[in-house]
Amino acid sequence: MSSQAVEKRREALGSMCDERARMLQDQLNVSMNHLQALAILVSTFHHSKTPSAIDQKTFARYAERTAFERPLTSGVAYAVKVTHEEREQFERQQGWSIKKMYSSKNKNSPGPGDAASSEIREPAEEYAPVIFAQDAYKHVLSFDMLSGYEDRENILRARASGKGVLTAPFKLLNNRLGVISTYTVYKHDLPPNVREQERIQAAIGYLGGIFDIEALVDKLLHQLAGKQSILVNVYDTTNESPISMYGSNVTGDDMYHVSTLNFGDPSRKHEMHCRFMQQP
Ligand code: WA2
Repeated sequence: MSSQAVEKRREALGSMCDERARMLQDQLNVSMNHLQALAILVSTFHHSKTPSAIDQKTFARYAERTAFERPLTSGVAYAVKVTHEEREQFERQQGWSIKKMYSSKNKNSPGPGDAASSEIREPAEEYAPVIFAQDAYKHVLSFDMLSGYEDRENILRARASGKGVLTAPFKLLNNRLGVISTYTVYKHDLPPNVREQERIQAAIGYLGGIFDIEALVDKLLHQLAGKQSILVNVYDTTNESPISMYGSNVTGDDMYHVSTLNFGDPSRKHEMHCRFMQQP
């Protein structure tokens, strides 16, 4: 192939990749905006009303009916802050007890908030049990989200920053690979320049969206013409060794293009890598 033809090919790959990256980024952004709106809904109709106007059934139905607004999520869940002092009364009110996420037999990702280490720290100072969940994630109801490493880090970062945050891809309780996006609900409105400590203290709940990357990115890319001809991989490149979020293993050093993705959480980095399926 002439160098001019190679250049043409490279350009075509670059623009196809950028288009896909932009589309994915936009859909994620739209989804995250609606998660934030859902956090405001819970604040308004659960926390600011006595008695609450939302129960599990109402939440699940509303979440299901507005799922089209969150194209990359496969579900949403809401966890509340419960201090150790409040635990007994909370459990009596709910009629169930707060459960830890990973018993030592099914734990997946060891870390500070996880199985072995949390045995020592028991009882925890506070918990974040899920009280509402979309039907597909009913199995997380009553689980303490502070007892799982990725969920814990996400919640702590979300409530200290007041912004939407993302986990790295990890294996969810349903054994699928996913990314969780979290927004915090606060007791009252906070001025934009509020101190971090005040933010943390004012937190009362955590709204999470579950991104089922494999299934949903696939669906998204299939909607595009020319999907057959290009291979797409999405990586979380926050740490030195990138974590694959989407796509199959690729080998060889043939031509590929990297498009950067901005998913709105400045402490996480993502990239899309594209290559042609067929050699010229
Ligand atoms: N939701 C569903 N499945 C999971 C999971 C999760 N977290 N963690 C592991 N498997 C209520 O950030 C707050 C949802 C966490 C939100």
